[in-house]
Amino acid sequence: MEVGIVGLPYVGKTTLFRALTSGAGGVETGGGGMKATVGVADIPDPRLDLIASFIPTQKLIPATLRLVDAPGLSPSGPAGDSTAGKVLACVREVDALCHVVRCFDPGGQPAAAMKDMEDFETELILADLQTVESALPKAERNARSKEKKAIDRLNVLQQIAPVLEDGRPIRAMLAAGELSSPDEQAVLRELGMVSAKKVLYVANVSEDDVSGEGPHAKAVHEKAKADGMESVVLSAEIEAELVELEDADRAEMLDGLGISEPALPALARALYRLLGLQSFYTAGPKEVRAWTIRIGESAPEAAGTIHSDIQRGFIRAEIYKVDELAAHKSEKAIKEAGKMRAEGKSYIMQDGDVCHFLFNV
Ligand SMILES: Nc1nc2c(ncn2[C@@H]2O[C@H](COP(=O)(O)OP(=O)(O)OP(=O)(O)O)[C@@H](O)[C@H]2O)c(=O)[nH]1
Ligand SMILES: [Mg+2]
Repeated sequence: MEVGIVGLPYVGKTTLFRALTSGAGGVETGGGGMKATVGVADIPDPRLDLIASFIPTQKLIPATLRLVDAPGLSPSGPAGDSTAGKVLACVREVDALCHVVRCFDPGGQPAAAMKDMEDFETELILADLQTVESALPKAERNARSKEKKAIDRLNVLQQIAPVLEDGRPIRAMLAAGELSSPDEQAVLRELGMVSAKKVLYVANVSEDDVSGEGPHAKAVHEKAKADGMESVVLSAEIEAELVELEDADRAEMLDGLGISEPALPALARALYRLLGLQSFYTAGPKEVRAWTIRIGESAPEAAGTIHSDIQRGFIRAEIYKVDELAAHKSEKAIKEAGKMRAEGKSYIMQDGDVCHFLFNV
């Protein structure tokens, strides 16, 4: 899963990126002075530790979240000279946007969360509109070939152009069930439409509003709710300090500030909800590992996230729930209790399944 950290300038994107990746980022992408940094965060998962407490193993491998730290996006001037397309080029392929909204006041610059969110949305729409306008003439020419792909592309462009011109994001069309066919989805992906992406709003609050009771954090929460998106409240600056500390000191600092947990687990949970994702696990003496799949995926599809051979040669899966391991203490005891299930190709994966895949290629 890959997420783009986006927002207006100086809202705390890089501070958050560094805190989430523990400064482990580094690879720079993009050109033209528009540099983005890519980093990886391990997603904390207590179920991994729980499994490993019953199945001794050499290493724990958590699911990971790839993060792209995008440059700040300045709202276009009155001439409409939008640089949004250039700035957003680095997030055209991400699965979701993490939109950081400034709810802190660095001194003399009062927060204006609602206006900032509206301004940023406008930039997303302008960026897509530019792409659409430059793609349309060619799409019209190509569609004369009567080739299906060319016609699909033109159809999608013609549907989204008026919506964008009207100042609405493509996301709103998707939420209304439009453009839902696989072919239309493929075109949207090809076009890299940024306003089609789901958004996790991050209210970046100051130290004195860590629970998000202030009007700006509330506005962020309300906007996310109204759009059917997700939101989290955090202080990027505090998170950046937390990652520098040892576990005991971190717990003490969280306690002192009245924060229940660091931001990363909550942020990851919100992203899973937003994107309809869930986890399954593989466990053995070499490694205990978490895997991320979409809700609704079948056992062979889940196997395919591990290796295409396991999907291709799928015979069956032996599956039990993490909770059953906690209750019975070993896989042997789970089998003896008759709780180890043999599932075939049509089995739909459930959150927290622990799997052994049997395959033959
Ligand atoms: N008070 C306060 N200041 C913060 C917080 N987060 C970031 N800042 C400050 O805001 C300034 C900008 O932070 P960055 O993380 O560089 O912001 P950015 O969004 O990456 O900025 P650009 O990449 O230039 O758009 C820095 O001086 C940070 O120390 C916060 O939670 N509270
Ligand atoms: Mg930055």
